[in-house]
Amino acid sequence: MSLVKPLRLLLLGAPGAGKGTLTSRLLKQFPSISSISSGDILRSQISGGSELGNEIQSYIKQGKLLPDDLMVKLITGELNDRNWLHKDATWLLDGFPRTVGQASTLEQVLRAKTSSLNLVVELDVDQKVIIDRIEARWIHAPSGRVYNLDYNPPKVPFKDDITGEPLSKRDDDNAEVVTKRLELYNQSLAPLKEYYQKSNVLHTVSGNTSDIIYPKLADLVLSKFGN
Ligand code: G5P
Ligand code: MG
Repeated sequence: MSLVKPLRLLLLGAPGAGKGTLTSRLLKQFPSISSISSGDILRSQISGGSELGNEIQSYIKQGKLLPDDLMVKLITGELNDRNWLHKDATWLLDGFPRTVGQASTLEQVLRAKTSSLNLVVELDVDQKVIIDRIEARWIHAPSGRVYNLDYNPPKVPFKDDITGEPLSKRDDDNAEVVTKRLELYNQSLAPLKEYYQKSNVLHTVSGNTSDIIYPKLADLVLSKFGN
């Protein structure tokens, strides 16, 4: 089955909830979807070594959110560069917006192009399982591919499956910073959910593994945007 209506989806979820993992699965099942991960965009700025990259790194290392105006500029710039600011575009955002300020500015930008987000899915995962998952996470930074030593290990230990390049740890994947990131997420979630509830696009899928959540997410997408 494929998608027949344009989908503009936001995946909302705590650090380690599986946004990146579920994005990869959706892209595999529905090749018409493309995605932007705010974290990946920020990490690619950091690896460029610019002054902006250094500033971004200091926020991420401390588990703090970057200022709304910088995030909006980066992500709407990316949407514009990819020619995704129109009503027929199909895409998925992972990790942005994550404050009401970001959400309302994105909405204004999209509305000006007669577009809008038309599905927001909260991934509801018990936060007790998250720290273990994140401590076992390794990434291929240039592509954003995500591995886990227990759950989805690379074919060759510590090497990317596609390029064979070495995997690395994220600067913010230690228990202390993850705890901070979770606190911030929990503070921003309620107002953001309230914001998207008003426009009737919010759904929640629950489950403690991505194998439980994925079929629910894919069914939701198909029921609303598939044939
Ligand atoms: P990010 O990069 O957006 P977070 O904190 O929102 O970071 P994160 O950590 O990337 O989210 P995820 O994508 O939800 O988590 O999870 P994932 O990578 O798919 O899965 C986590 C691990 O669990 C992986 O190893 C995966 O293989 C494994 N896994 C998945 N499913 C299962 C399962 O079922 N079982 C098991 N055992 N394992 C599983 O943002 C980073 C920072 O950038 C800034 C902030 O500083 C933020 O902290 N930032 C922003 N700041 C302001 N505004 C924004 N919009 C910002 N966006 C980013
Ligand atoms: Mg992620």
